[in-house]
Amino acid sequence: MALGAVLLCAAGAATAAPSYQAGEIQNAGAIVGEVTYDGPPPPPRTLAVTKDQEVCGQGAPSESLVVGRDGKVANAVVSIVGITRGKPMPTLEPVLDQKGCRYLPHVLLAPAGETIRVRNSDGILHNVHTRSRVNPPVNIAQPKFKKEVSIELEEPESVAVRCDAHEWMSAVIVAMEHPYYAASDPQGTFRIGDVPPGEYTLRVWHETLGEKSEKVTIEAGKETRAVFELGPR
Ligand SMILES: [Cu+2]
Repeated sequence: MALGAVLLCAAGAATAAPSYQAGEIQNAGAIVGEVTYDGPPPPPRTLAVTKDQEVCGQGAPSESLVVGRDGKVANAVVSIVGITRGKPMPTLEPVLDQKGCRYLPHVLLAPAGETIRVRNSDGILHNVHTRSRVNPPVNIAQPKFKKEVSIELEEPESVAVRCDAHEWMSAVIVAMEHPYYAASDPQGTFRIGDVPPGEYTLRVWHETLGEKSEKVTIEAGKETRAVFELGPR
């Protein structure tokens, strides 16, 4: 109960976010599935590294679209739309690391309003520049001696992150007001657990492939399977 009250307060501070209430779940089910590419898998791309090569290397793998040879799509974010009750928010401390002039992970999931620690594991200057529309944009220089800065996305939003010093660096932070979301792994699979039985809209979102939705029914104690196919827009 106490947790629910805290979460309500947090959501109350945000204007547009619907409140989410954590509580006990009876007869939970789960959603498992995969995200696949509609068409022949595009070959991996390498981005030019134009400075700081001693730290950043000679080329950087493009991560804005990662499709395995078997056509499975990584880094797609699957979420239950508008769910207002269920399991507690995760207690994880989200970290976005800058290492070898890449962001790790490329897609970071974070609860809305949670502190996100942005680490600089490189001995060079980066800057953290968010291209947010709902939340106020952040632009913080992070010299090599500033090993960690923190940012917050108060409102739910998918936000692109860029480094103005290294134009090939890109990441996405997905902040949500509820815990029912997951990113597909390199095998294209995802799992969302502890879902109260009911009918929901399940949405998949990918930074370059766009989004799709479908209805799902969660039954007590069962795993519901969902397969999304995304193609070039
Ligand atoms: Cu950088």
